[in-house]
Amino acid sequence: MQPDRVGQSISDGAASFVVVANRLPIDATIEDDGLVTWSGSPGGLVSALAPVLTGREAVWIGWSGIATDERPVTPPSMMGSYHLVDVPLTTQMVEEYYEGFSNSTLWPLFHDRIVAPEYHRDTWNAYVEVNLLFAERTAAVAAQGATVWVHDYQLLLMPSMLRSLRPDLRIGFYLHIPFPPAELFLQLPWRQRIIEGMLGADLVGFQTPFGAGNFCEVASLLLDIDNTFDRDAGGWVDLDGGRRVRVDAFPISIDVVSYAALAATPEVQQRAREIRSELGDPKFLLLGVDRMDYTKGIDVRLRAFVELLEDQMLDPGTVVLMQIATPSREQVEEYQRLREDIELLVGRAAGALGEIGEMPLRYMYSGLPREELVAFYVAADVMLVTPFRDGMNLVAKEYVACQVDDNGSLVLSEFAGAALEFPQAWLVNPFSQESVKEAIMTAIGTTSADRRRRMSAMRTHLTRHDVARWAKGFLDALAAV
Ligand code: GDG
Repeated sequence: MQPDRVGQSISDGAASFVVVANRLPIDATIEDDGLVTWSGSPGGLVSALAPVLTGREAVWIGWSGIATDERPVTPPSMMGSYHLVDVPLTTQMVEEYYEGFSNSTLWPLFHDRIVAPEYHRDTWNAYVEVNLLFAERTAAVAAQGATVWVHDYQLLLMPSMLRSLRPDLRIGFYLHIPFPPAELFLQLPWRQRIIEGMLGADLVGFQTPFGAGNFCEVASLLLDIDNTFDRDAGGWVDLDGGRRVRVDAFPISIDVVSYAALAATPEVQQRAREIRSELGDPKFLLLGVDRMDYTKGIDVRLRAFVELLEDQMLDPGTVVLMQIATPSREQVEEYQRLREDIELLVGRAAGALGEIGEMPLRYMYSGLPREELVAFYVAADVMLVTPFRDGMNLVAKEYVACQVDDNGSLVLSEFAGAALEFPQAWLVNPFSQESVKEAIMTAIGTTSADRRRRMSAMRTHLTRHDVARWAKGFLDALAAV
């Protein structure tokens, strides 16, 4: 869907349904002559929320992606039938609130400290300031009694800020990443403020019951109240003054029908055959698709594959691993270091493995159009999804949705939220090179009947649990609070 430049801006106090996320669902392209053009960004959240944003006075509030002092921009005010409201941020705010506190403190802490979180008062202050900007914009546009759905770790303080500005609103909060166990979360110098911030919502949702349970435990410790969390029934946090906050798990999903339909088109099927042929028609094509992020386990996965070749368990003449890494958070130092490490590993492997003309490990550092990505999913025999920790992992679900002939295998980390829904995948401990090696060999060696039985069971589950069900489940629970 394309944004609409001439659409009407929303008036203050007019929106009955508000989605708030760090980013607006649009991307800017800056042409050579400096002209800025906007296009819709086709993320999972956008397709999940499009149906619930349609047919009412709905608005999406977020940052445009361009710092105001870098270039003055006026993002479009509409997208299809819903309005867009920009929260302007300066370069310094982006550095401190987004790259700093969100991505160098919260992201690593919430992903089990895979790298050490940084604690800086300056970035914390910027995080508070920007959360307040988002709360003020939302308070201005929301109608009396409106429903507001706040998303993700960049906006943990916003629910309570919004509640103090607008106690009449119904506020839901959803965390897309894991919520860590108490012993990790309690390391955060600003732990009390963060928990109180989230508890400004009427409903706090997580990807898994583990995240919801961890949150309830932390809340009970910090607020000195009973922990009533139950894995099946969810929990309630009872606050002073009688207000109750509902806490539960709502595993996110994808638009299954649209992925399956795209995978089945003759163009994508043809492109999948071409991809295999361009890669030398291997007997087995293995695939990895990740944002370039240290949580995704790319390094252990590549090392496992290289070792299988070195041990002569795999034949470099008949097997190829294609690793697609999408550029991400390139301004953050840890991400630059990770990219260097991965590229060193790939370079060394290229020099050491295979005969002339054989290239068993292929690597691409770029984003692909959706059709091309789906063609890779269709082409691959084995999908390797081995994050050290992941809230859900939509790549695993997309791969399953695209196996319309049930003829593919999924190797999946035990520590991705998706593992709870896909017990038929080849589950691995992503920290163990041996475990990843074993799973690759088993996935390759299994019978066709076993492979199809597993994939069919995963596809049946996924078809019943798509993204529309996720959004409805959350919004129904919010309406019922
Ligand atoms: C966070 C949580 C949770 C990737 N490369 C390309 C491309 N992608 C798309 C995939 C998928 C999305 O990006 C990545 O989603 P993931 O779920 O795998 O991971 P995060 O980005 O870390 O997402 C995660 C998610 O939020 C949702 O709640 O599942 O746990 O960390 O949709 O397809 N898309 C295109 N080209 C690429 O090259 N078109």
